[in-house]
Amino acid sequence: MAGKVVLHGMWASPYSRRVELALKVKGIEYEFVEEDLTSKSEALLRYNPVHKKVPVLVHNGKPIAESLVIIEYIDETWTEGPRLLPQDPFERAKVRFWAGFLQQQLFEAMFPVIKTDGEAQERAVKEVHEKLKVLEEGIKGSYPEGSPFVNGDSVGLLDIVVCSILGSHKVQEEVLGIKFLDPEKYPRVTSWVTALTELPLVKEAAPPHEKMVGLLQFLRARALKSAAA
Ligand SMILES: N[C@@H](CCC(=O)N[C@@H](CS)C(=O)NCC(=O)O)C(=O)O
Repeated sequence: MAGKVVLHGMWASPYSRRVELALKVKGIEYEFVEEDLTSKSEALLRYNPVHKKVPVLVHNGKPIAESLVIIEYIDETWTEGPRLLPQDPFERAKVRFWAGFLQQQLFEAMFPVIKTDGEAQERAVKEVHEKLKVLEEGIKGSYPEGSPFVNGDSVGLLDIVVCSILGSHKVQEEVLGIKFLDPEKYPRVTSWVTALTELPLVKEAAPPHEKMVGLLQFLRARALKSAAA
């Protein structure tokens, strides 16, 4: 399936990056439109009037919003090349379940760690560890042979989502001084994420480390300042 593919995104957005990675895994040519989220383009507001957020994929003029919806659209539209979701309905359900957990539970728990300090941050860190514990056990139960990636033969939706959430753990470690990916505590999750982040395709798709450090420092300083005001 050819056609014109345009992605409205923002270089550091984990949601936008996960769509980029999906396009790269599939080998789909696309044009990237960098959006300034402080001054959204008329096109972005027209394509995503409900949420007014990136990413939006525009395929032959048709807009699709919401990163997970976009990735499923990509997989169903470009059926040639590696599949991002398994064919078997039960396996597919497992992928959707854990992608939902990563997104709604783990990712949501990580924001307060960035925006707080002191006791509030300690509570937030504890919450992230609770979620990582659930993920470690869940992956062990759902994929007893290893991690989802180790079991499969190519990067899929669940790998893409975990990359977008834990792939920049070294940036978080540097800025926050907090280590979440501990191989002693979470051996499966750690080896899964490490194997993925070492793939050339994933490395190439990742934004520069220093630029990400600078952005996280800025976001943290801004959040702490507004909390203190
Ligand atoms: N649920 C959405 C979340 C997208 C999202 O939160 N995008 C952020 C950038 S990381 C955004 O566009 N924010 C602009 C705003 O909130 O005004 C998805 O999965 O695509």
